[in-house]
Amino acid sequence: MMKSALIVVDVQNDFCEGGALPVKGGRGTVPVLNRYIDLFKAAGLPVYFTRDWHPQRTVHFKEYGGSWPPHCVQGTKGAEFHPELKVPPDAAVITKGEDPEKDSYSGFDGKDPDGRELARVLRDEGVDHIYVGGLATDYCVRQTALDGLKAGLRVTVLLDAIKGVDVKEGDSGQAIDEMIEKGAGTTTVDEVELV
Ligand code: VGL
Ligand code: ZN
Repeated sequence: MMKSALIVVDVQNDFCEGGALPVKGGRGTVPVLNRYIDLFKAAGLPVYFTRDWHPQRTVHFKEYGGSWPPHCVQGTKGAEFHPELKVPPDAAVITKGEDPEKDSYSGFDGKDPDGRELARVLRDEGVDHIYVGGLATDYCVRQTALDGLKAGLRVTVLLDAIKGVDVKEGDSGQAIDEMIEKGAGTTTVDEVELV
């Protein structure tokens, strides 16, 4: 039996207000994501939490040739999930960004604690439809959604539970357009119907 799953992307302190790479409105996604988490749990459907999890030295950071200030460094407070996000104690956490030679924006670059790649985890669980929310719209949400489509999954973007970095104004809007153009659907928490 095929089923849906929720993927909560990178809702970590460093991407919220006060963090090292704050996304404007990032924290505001938390209560909405909590409603989605409740809905999926109530329906008996799996929820996955990705986390950006970088070593101190990585080509992802400006200092070593990348684009970003240091953020989500392994084991730091900034890398922890936002304290108000309802992460169950037995949550399925997908860790990415550990390779010091790669950016790894996609949740599909991540692995669970047993070392299984996300695509494999979803296949093992019988998931054929992913609902993607979290941070940031123009980076990890975008890449996760696009990789989901490439993997042949149905993908629905949670329009009311994503926020973007917008290095350039309009980046997030463009990312949403691109995800839709490449086959993603969209929904909001008041209209979502889990099928
Ligand atoms: C992200 C920039 C750098 C993200 C991660 O989670 O979208 N963005 N690292
Ligand atoms: Zn990162």
